[in-house]
Amino acid sequence: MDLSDLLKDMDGILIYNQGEPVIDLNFFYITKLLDSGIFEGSYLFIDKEKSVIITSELEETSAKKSNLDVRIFKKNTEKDEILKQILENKKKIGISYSTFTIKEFNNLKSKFPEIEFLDIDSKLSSFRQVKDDFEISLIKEAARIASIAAEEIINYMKEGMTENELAAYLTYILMKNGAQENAFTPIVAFGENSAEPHYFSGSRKLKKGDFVLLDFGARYRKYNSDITRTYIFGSGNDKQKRIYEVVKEAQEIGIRAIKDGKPGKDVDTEVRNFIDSTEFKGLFIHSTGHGVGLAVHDHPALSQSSDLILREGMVVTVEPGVYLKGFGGVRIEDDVLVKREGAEVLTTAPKDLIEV
Ligand SMILES: [Mn+2]
Repeated sequence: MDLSDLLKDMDGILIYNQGEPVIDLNFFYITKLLDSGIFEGSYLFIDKEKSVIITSELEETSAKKSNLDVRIFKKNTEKDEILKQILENKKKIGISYSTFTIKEFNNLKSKFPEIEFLDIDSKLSSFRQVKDDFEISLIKEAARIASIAAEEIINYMKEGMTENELAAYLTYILMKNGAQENAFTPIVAFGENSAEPHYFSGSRKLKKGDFVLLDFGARYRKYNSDITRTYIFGSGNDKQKRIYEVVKEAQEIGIRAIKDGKPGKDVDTEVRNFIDSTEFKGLFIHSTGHGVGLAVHDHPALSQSSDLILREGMVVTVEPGVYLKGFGGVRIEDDVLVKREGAEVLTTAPKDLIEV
């Protein structure tokens, strides 16, 4: 990442992390504060001379673990005073429009009417698309933990258990193996529920012959993985096995299509054309994949509406699926690292059909 280019056109950058539910991941991306601190209501200011974290005394211990200057406030009036000192005589300040709420933006505008606030959101997100070696090592660890869980969870499946119960075991296995937390609320879908890609797990009980679709991830030092495996509990019928075979082949086509310089849209087209050439035409109802990083959905990647060109160092998911309403669905998802020639699969859990 090189912020100096950005700083040529403005007098500084102001990142605001409001806290749940409006997190600015750029705050953590730049400060590298990945292990502790929530940094609710905290600012990060960067100009050519300095980088300063402005945070409350609740976060003081964590903030000082960064190598940046730290200014601590006890009350909001003190926070305003620090901001005033820092932004004095500035004319153009870059902020991320996608994480400033209108309320906070108006507040800033009213305190500093003379400053022009420019949107740097797309520039920051393009910095974040290509991961450096340090970030890749964290995503690899998150992927390794998720892969362990995808295999180990099979030992916990029992007839009559609910989706939520299996989701709890998934969380347990992830955290036991080093995850900070779930990357997102795990999707555990039994039987016909697996036909809904964004299903929310509930009290459906596991029966013999059910698909068991598990879509989950590990968060490790704030970086995420995202994996999906679909198993059959008991023995599957021919239709289930055929859907699985098609999705597995589609996913292999997607992984093989990835390399530096390739438009993400073309990867989606190749995967979609294959599925549409089978009896499941039109039943792949979402895009092939997205970027993964500090956010689970870090940036658009493999989809018809994306103009992204894949670059070495990006990490994207490849996750085709086929969904038959009332019957069930299969999705297989891996995280892959884009390389000069090809892709490295980071989530290594087996993909041959497993009948539990
Ligand atoms: Mn995904």
